[in-house]
Amino acid sequence: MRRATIPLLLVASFLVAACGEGLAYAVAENPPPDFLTAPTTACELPRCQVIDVTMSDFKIVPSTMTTSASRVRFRITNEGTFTHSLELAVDRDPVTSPNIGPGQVGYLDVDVPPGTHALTCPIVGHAVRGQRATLEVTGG
Ligand SMILES: [Cu+2]
Repeated sequence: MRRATIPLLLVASFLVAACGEGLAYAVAENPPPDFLTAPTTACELPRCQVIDVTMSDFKIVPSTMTTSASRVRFRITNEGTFTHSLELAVDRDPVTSPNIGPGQVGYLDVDVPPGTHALTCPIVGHAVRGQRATLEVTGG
């Protein structure tokens, strides 16, 4: 009997650890939306390009975007049931939109250097479910 105790404890602690990871993955947070305002400045080609993005549970459409402009204005429509946000990492320096509630439209203006940049929803549990996209800046 005494020999069986340690292996049983090991199995039990492994199961607890496995369940803990499963619960962490299951959490998709749903924070309250921010107060949203539309931008008052112009965004026109060739310098600035408006890109329409639709966010849902848990996607960003389109998943790949391309621009030759040096500034982008994302016009983000949330068609999901969760709050979403759009984050663009430029040189590891993330720029993030407000939290956009279901049915709302939010904006993110950002200067973009040439290259390929990752877009994600920064709300916990969303990007791991596939809420990510890429922006390719050709630099005209
Ligand atoms: Cu999201």
